[in-house]
Amino acid sequence: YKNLRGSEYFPYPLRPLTYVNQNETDEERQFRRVFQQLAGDDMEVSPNELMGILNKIISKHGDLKTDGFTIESCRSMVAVMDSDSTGKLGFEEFKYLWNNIKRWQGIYKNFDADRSGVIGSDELPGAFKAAGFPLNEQLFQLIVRRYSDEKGNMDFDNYIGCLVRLDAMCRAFKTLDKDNNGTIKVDIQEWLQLTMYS
Ligand SMILES: *[C@@H]1O[C@H](CO)[C@@H](O)[C@H](O)[C@H]1NC(C)=O
Ligand SMILES: [Ca+2]
Ligand SMILES: [Ca+2]
Repeated sequence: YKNLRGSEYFPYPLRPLTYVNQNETDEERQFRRVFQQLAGDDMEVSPNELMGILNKIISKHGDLKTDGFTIESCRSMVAVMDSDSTGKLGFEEFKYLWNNIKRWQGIYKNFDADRSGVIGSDELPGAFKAAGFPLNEQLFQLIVRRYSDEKGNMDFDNYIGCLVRLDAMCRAFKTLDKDNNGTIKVDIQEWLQLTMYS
């Protein structure tokens, strides 16, 4: 069967880690150094390493309410981002995730209108629309049920976990929807491959 998590899912060309672009900007070069430090000798970011860096960063942002990224949510994020099925995030996989997290963090701050540190259910549709996901009412209710607390508030780690998954599932759908007519056909094998490693 075809690999549902193949590189075709990703809007960037996969290239070997050793390949260094001659025209790399200072920012890219700096990011590559940060990645190498994070990733360690195996040159890939494991769920544990991802949890460490995310929790270190949020500890410096008092305006983001969170009870911390759990190992379970980091395993899930690595799984949905792991296009080449190594079990960890390589440079390009990590870069894509990192850029999204940075962008979504800005949106979180902008749409936390009452500065409560969390995204309330009234703030959620605006935030998700700004992130590129204008969902319907039914889906927002479902997302609040799954990712928010009893009061309907979503904290930062749940927000990131939710968007990483939403983004990955939308990309998976688009890849399978080859003629772009809004429907896909999957067999049980493909369905389980997609849903069980997530
Ligand atoms: C979309 O295309 C597929 C095959 O390419 C077809 O089986 C399906 O019925 C189409 N769906 C719609 C809603 O047009
Ligand atoms: Ca990988
Ligand atoms: Ca808020």
